[in-house]
Amino acid sequence: MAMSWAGGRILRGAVIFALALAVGSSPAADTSKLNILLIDIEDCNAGALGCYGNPLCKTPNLDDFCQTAVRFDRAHVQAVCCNPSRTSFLTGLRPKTTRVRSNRDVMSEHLPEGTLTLPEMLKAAGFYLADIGKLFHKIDYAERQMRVFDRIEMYDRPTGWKGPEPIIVFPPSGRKAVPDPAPPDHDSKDYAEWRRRRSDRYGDSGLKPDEERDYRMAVSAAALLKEFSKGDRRFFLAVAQSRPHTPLIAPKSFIDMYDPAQIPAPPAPPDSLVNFPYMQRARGKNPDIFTMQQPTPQQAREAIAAYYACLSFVDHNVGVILRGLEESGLADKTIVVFLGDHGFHLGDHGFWSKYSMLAATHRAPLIVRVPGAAAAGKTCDGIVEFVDLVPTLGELCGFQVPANLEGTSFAPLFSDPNRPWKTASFLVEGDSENGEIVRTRKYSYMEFEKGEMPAAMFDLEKDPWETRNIVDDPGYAAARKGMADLLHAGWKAALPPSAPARE
Ligand SMILES: [Ca+2]
Repeated sequence: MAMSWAGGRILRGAVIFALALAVGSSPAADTSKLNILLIDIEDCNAGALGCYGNPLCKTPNLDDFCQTAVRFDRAHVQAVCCNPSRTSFLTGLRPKTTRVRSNRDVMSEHLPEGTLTLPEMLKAAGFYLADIGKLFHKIDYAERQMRVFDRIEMYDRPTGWKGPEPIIVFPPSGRKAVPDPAPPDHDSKDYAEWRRRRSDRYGDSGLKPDEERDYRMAVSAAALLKEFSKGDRRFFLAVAQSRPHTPLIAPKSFIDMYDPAQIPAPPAPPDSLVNFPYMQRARGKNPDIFTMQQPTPQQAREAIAAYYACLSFVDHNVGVILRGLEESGLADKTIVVFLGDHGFHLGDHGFWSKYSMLAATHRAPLIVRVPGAAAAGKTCDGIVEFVDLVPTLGELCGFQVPANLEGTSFAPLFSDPNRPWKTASFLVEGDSENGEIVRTRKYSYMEFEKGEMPAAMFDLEKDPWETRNIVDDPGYAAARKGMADLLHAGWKAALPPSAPARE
C-alpha cells in the first residue's frame, strides 16, 4: 500500500507558535529547525511519580522539567504492554491496524506493507537519528526500522541483529551486582525459573549509581548532545531507561530514600471488588513481580518503596540528560518528550504488573516541552492518546506524516491546554481475552472477544479505582448503551471539536 503525504501541517505548526508569541510567552522557536529528544522509560505508573503529585516519591528533576513543559494528566496508551503500545505510538496507528496486539507479535512481520515508523519519517525529513537503549520492544522485531538510525548504542549486540554497524556496544561497567547468569537453553524449565527469580527481585541493586546501565545511558546521551551542538544538523535522539521495569532494584542510596513503614497499603484491595472480571489475577499469576505468590503486606510496602526508589533513580538520570541539553545550548531548539511505554499495578486490586484493562496499566506519564510554548509549566487535563504523538511531532516540527494516521495532533494544547479536546481514549488488550476499552471522563467500558468474560463498566466519578462493575445495573442502562455505542463507533467518534474530519 503506497502512502500519501498529508500537506498543510507545516503551516499549522507555524501558526501555533506565532500565537504563542502573540500571547507573551518566550520567543517562538523556528519550527523548521526543532530537534527531538525522546526519553522513554519502562512500565511507569503515572500516579507513582512525584512529578504527577505522589506525595512520597521524590522526582526533583522531573518537577523542574514540569515547570517548563506541559504535563498531560489523562494520557492513555493504546495497548496494555510494551510491544503493541510502542508499535502504536511509534507509528501513529492503532493496534488493530498495526496488527501488533501482544508482546509476541513480531512488529516487522505484522505491520501492513508501507507502514512507516517515526524514525523512518524523520529520516526522510533529513534528521540525524541516534538511539541509546531500547526504543522498539525488541530490536530484532524492528530490524528494518532500526537500520535507518545513524547511531545506535546498546549494552549488548542484540540477539538476531543482522544489520550492519552502527551498533555501538557499551563497554562493560566492571562488575555485575549479582552473579546469576541465565541458563543457556531459553526453552528450559531452569531458564523460566531464572527469569521469575530475577523478575521477582526488589531492593538494593548492589551497584553504585555510576555502575548502572541507566545512568551510563544518560551520561552517553548528554555527551552526544554536546556533540550535536557542534553541528547544525537536526537530530532525533531517543534515550531509554530500563526502570521502573522489574526487577525493582536500584542503588542503595536510592533505596534508602524510602522507609517501607511509611508506605500506605495499596488502594482498591481485592475485598473491595464487586462483580469484578479479573479475580483470577488477584489470586496470583502476576507476570512481572510476585510471580509465585501474592506478597504479604510488608512485602507489598517494600516493593512499592523500591518502585519509588527506581523512579527517583530514573529522575536522577533524567537530570543528567536535561542538564546536558542545557549545557549544549540546544534546549531552545529541542522538543523534549518524556514518556512511559504503559503503566503498572502496584498492588491495587491485588494486581501487580501490567496487562490489565484498568487505569494503572494504561494511564502513563507524558510530559512534553516545546520551546516557546504558551502553556509551558501548565498541566493538561484533556484526554490525549499516545497514538497522537507522531502527528503532534509532525505538526510541531514541520515534517510530513502519512495521511492515514489514527491519532490527532495535540499541538493546539501547547497554546491552550484547557481547550475542549478528545472525549474518549481507546485501547486493546491482546494477551489473554482480547479486550477492548473505551474510557471517557465519566466511565470506562470494556468488552472481550474471547472466553467467558462478560463486559464491564465502571463509574469513574463515583468509583475512580474501578472496583464496582456496574455493567448490569439497571440504573446505568442508558450509560451502558452510550459507552457500548462509542466503543463500536471507535476513535473517530471522540475527536476534538476543532480537529479536521477524517475519512
Ligand atoms: Ca514496557
